[in-house]
Amino acid sequence: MTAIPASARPRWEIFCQVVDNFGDIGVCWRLARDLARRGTAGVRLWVDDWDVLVRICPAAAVADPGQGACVDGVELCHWTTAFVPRIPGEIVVEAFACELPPAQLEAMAALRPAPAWINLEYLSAEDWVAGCHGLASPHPRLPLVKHFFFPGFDVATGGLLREAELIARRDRFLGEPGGRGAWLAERDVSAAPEVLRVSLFAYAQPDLGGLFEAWQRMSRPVVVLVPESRIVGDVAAALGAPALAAGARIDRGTLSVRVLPFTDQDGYDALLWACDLNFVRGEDSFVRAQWAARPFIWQIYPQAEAAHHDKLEAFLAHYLPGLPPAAAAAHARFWRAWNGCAADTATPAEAWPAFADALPALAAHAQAWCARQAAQPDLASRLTKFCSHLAGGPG
Ligand code: TRH
Repeated sequence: MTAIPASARPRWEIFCQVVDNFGDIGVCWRLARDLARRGTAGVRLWVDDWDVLVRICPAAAVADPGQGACVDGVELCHWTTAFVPRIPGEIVVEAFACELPPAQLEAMAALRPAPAWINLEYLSAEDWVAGCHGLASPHPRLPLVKHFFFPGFDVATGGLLREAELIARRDRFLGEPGGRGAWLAERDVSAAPEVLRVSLFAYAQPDLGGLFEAWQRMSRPVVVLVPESRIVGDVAAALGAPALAAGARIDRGTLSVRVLPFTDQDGYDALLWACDLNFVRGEDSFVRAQWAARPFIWQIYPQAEAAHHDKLEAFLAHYLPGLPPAAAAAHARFWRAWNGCAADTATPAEAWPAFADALPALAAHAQAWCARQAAQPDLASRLTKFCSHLAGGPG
């Protein structure tokens, strides 16, 4: 961590409000670091919840939130109710419709040319996204125009966050002696091919007990690595154990469950790369699992009236083509069971055996999907290009 540089006008200024969990800050912190690494002249990130930021970005822990911090080339600022704007960025990103403070909007409107103003939206594979990506919305009073930028899975959208060196970094981890093998050895996890290594990051999951029993009946050892998070309580209940903390290990026959400390984002990537199967949730870990190119199971962020189930189906419609029919059916059935979709009344435990049989086909498919997605321009590149077309703003 270094001291904040004199507050010159940054190229990028990102505003993030932590609604729930880590996802919003997870995405914004990743985007900010990605932009800063690309040598962009100045990235400022405003965050309203410093404690949540510190979980994702431990280097910010030693900073006084009132003073902010500079970590990985990103100027971190605490967004409080007493917000006082600095010189606005050339591009101002409000993440997930977080509503900029009025003083910020006034400061933006006073600049000539006005900053490009972007609302970065949530990721969705639904068809309507392509039609809304890039739409403009003039401010009712000020000479400012907001543009909607939607992440997505095809060329008609804003793409996915993928740092320039990510795939090479992953491949080095998988190939080099100090990489995956060392990572597993440090955690006393076997690297033997017959072991199924599973990472488990999820919201509440009442049916975990049945799945753990299914894993105990497997003909191969299963090691489940659970980063400290909300699901740990359900893990403890499913195993009939008292509260579990990082470092805990419970062995039941061929099943071994270990609780790991919550790490920074790079550490979390290493966990995904080290495992053969990843349970992920929300938005950012969902994308990271795709870059890990391993079979994965997504628990989608729950929304009112089960709106998230449509989102889940939309992703499945993109993801399943190319799989052998039995593997596609097993994949969809397990994902629906994990998300409590009414379309499939199976429990995760009931859906597991067919999913386990499909793992070899799912592994090959995950690699092909990752390669196809990685061949497309990433989100930061698309956002940069989009904003360069807006250059000059509405004046
Ligand atoms: O925390 P989430 O559930 O986030 C969600 C979604 O983003 C959702 O769209 C949003 O509306 C909601 O929050 C409010 O899951 P997500 O998106 O995977 O974010 C978790 C972040 O935590 C991600 O950046 C990875 C990071 N992480 C670590 O850095 N270290 C860890 O050890 C673990 C387990 C995760």
